[in-house]
Amino acid sequence: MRVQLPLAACLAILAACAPTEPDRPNVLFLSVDDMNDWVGALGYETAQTPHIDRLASRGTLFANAHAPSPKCNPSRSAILSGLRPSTTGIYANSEWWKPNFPDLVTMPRYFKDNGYFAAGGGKVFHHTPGFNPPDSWDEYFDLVDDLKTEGFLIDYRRPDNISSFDWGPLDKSDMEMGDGATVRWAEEFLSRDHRKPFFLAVGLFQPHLPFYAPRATYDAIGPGDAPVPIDKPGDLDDIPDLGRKMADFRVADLELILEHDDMHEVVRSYTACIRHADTLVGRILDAVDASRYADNTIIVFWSDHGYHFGEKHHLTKNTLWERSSHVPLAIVAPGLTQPGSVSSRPVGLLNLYPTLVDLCGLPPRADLEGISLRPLLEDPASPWDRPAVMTFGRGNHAVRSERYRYIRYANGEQELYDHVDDPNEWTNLAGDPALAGVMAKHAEWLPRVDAAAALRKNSFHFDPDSYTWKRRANEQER
Ligand SMILES: [Ca+2]
Ligand SMILES: [Ca+2]
Repeated sequence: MRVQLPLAACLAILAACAPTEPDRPNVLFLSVDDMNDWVGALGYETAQTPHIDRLASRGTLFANAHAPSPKCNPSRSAILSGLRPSTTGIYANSEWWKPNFPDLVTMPRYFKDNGYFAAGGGKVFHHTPGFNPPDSWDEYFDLVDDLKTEGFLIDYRRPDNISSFDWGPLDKSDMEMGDGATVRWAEEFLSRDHRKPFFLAVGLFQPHLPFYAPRATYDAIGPGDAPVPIDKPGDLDDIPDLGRKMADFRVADLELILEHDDMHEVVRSYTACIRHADTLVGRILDAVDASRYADNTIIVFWSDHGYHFGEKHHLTKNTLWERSSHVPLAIVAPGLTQPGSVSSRPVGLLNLYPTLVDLCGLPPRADLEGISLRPLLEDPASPWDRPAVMTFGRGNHAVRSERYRYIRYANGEQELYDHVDDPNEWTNLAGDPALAGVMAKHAEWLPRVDAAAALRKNSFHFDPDSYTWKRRANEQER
């Protein structure tokens, strides 16, 4: 006997039997550039960052998070490749990872290869032309950075320094600034009906140099309201030569600013840039909340490294001290993280790639050098024996545990700081024989490999249209 089922019943049975895509979460990978740990959630009140704070309050805030390297390209290349600078040899902004490692599978590429729609906008990889490989993305919105055309606000600066060390207010609104177009693109992306889960990387360029802030934001911070960090006299006296050399980078700019008594204005402008970036973070967060993806999107908020404003008589980044490596990091993983949780465990941003692979259920990658932060997302006080490790230049590393920072330079010279007594890292304890065991324990975590520097961009002919490159012959490589 043949039984005839109504069409609707047949369709229902077919739908039930059809293979279903695993219900993978979306990812919003949201970064800021050169942003210190100067956010309210980490106890710094001057900048006022209500949106970053509310983002952090939804999940786990990492209070002891560190960049893999204190500079844009080595930090971002490590985060997005899952490999340390000491493994790839990408130590500076000129070293071009793609032709050195054509087969390296970046974080967005791995998501793309595993059923995700990978989209990016703004500065995700370092933004020098050619550093952002098109094969990592299904869609990319290029940075619209109009700030460099603004001219020169500070008249004692060298005219050739435009777009570099300059600061002050611009007569623009938040959305008229350079990152506004990226934010608009991200809002539009989140309003779409996506068939696949997405990996969305949004890279804000603020608060990177030049420290131009919307006038309203700048005016809201009074002159002298933003405290200038302490440049303790004689702080470098107990620091080895290679550390002093790092501190000396751009010291002429620092001294010019001090000579004109302008550091308070530099810090005010940078702080206003943080507040401006926070407003943009708020817009993106609102767009997530208003979208159909509000309940199924993992959010990671991170900065690529910190920034000195005179500490250790240094300006900018490029050091192995806390100020250069300590960054805001927050992860919101629906169904996993507890709202309002804070972890004081030392974590490196190198762990973000394996963490997202784990949280999204992608095939595990044994070749990545970090590990998943899942135990700390489940329980922020979970046992965690692993320190954060950072590298600047070949053979120079810092190891940050919960209590100490241990630094070893390529020539073997060392520093040790105890953060319980000395959060400013003013007293180098490396010469204290009683702490030799502490240093030896930290030294066990130093990278085993110190790769030679990778080839630089000027070692290649690059064709931006076809995104191809050819090794230059008979030319100096670096
Ligand atoms: Ca940066
Ligand atoms: Ca000192």
